Amino acid sequence: MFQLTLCILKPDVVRSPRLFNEIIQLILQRQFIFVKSKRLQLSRERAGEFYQEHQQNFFYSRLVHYMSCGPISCHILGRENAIQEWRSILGPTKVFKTIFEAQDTIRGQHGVTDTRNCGHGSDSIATAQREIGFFFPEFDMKSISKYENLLV
Ligand code: RTP
Ligand code: MG
Repeated sequence: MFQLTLCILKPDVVRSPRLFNEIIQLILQRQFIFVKSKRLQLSRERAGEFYQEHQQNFFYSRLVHYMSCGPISCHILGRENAIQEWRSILGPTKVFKTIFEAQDTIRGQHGVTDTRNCGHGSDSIATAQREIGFFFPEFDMKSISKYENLLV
């Protein structure tokens, strides 16, 4: 099924033009369409809101601090099975898992810690809708079929 997902490239990636370009090229190679892109810096409040489901987790303040420490790059990606495909290219959240089973992923190659792990990807259709709305409130989710037709 053709899907849209939200991809965030985290501050460490945006800070490094070489790594940023490498990841953009990889996304294109894997046949994703960049539907919309936006570079922005989150305030602590907005970062906290985005990750509010993790409010009770020990890593919440570390995560909010990190995600608001510099610009991030947000993308609506479109593709067949985009949600799962982007998460599998990204690799596991936990760095230790990438050592044994997912070296050949973005996080496996470039992840530094469980927080500084290069990117974010929506985890379900409902989450993707909510997260796309958070960063791209002007985007009409119903226009999805328009992007599907761009695929060859
Ligand atoms: P994501 O949402 O980024 O795709 O990753 P996920 O679902 O696989 O990870 P989740 O467990 O939902 O974690 C949410 C965010 O918190 C960061 N995190 N930091 N120990 C830590 O410092 C820690 N653990 C998780 C993750 O990098 C993710 O951005
Ligand atoms: Mg998550």
